[in-house]
Amino acid sequence: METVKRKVDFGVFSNTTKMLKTLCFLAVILHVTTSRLIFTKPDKRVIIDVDGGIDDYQALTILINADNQLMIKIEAIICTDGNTELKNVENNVLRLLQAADRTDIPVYSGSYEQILPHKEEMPKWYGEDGFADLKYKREPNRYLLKKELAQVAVYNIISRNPGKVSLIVLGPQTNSALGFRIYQKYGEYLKDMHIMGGNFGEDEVEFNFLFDPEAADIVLTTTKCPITMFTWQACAKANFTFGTLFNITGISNPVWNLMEKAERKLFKDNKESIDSQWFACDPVTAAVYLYPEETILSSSQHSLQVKLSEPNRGLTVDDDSRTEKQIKVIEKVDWKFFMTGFIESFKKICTNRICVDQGVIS
Ligand SMILES: [Ca+2]
Repeated sequence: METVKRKVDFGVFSNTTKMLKTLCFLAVILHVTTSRLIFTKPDKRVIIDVDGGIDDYQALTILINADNQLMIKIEAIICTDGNTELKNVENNVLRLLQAADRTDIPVYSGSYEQILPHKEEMPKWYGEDGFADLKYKREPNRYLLKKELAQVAVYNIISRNPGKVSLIVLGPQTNSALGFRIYQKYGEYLKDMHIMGGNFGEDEVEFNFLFDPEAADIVLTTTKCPITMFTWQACAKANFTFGTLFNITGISNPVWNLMEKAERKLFKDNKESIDSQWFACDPVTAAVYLYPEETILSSSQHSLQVKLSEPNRGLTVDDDSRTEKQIKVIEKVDWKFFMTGFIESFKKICTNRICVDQGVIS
């Protein structure tokens, strides 16, 4: 009996200790969770629309790193035809997510072609596949691609969170234009849009708007939410060269290594000079979204439309029929601030992550 009682007492003591330990553990978890919620819950939620070029990859790296740091939450990545055909765009995105150990971010397939077919073939700035036509040991896991169509997925996210989610568009505007035409409140539910594209006040037409002028016009003339536009002429003011990129040292992880291999192969294939200009339009757009006050040095407000007839089809022009000027056109950015963030993002993206080498053969 004595033994049994002791055992029972010990058991009671043990259970009490366990209970106290459990309560302490729960309190710590609750404290940590609440602290994260109070201090670090991302208040910036975003959907990113990409067309699969090396510069889209660089922009996504900046944004994924910001998500890793709990600065933002990437709700979805959607894909569109643009730099390359849709399947290659999806592969390029999936490959990056695998390299960055972020296959939890949902990827959706969008438009496979622009609204009106082109009469002439569009330039392939980043090779046939948008990523310098590198050869790999294995293909990305396409089972990661969600079955839902991009516009349906975007609408589901923004209609449940009206005014809370931003949309960054780094390719042609086809996905957005179709979304606006399918769902009446698509543009109203968005918090804001950040667009890389357009050329305002000059006669050189920018690629994303040239690729699908009708879509760009639908977006600029019907969107109700504020738009920030990083145009070609603002992007072309940078004095970055391939030398600037290749002189970055001290980074070695699967995300950086893959991007660097692609840039070096493209440099060789296109017979570029080390002093040729290196364009960073998409990654700057990502930086502008994350740090508008630090990045934007000057801008002006406009209402805009897109020229749909020749000459200069796809050119961005003033829309005098409207009085509201909800489009912020960026004129000048802080390149040094951007480049510091660009390098930091590639340095940190694999911190506390199991990044995966993508097996480039050549
Ligand atoms: Ca792009």
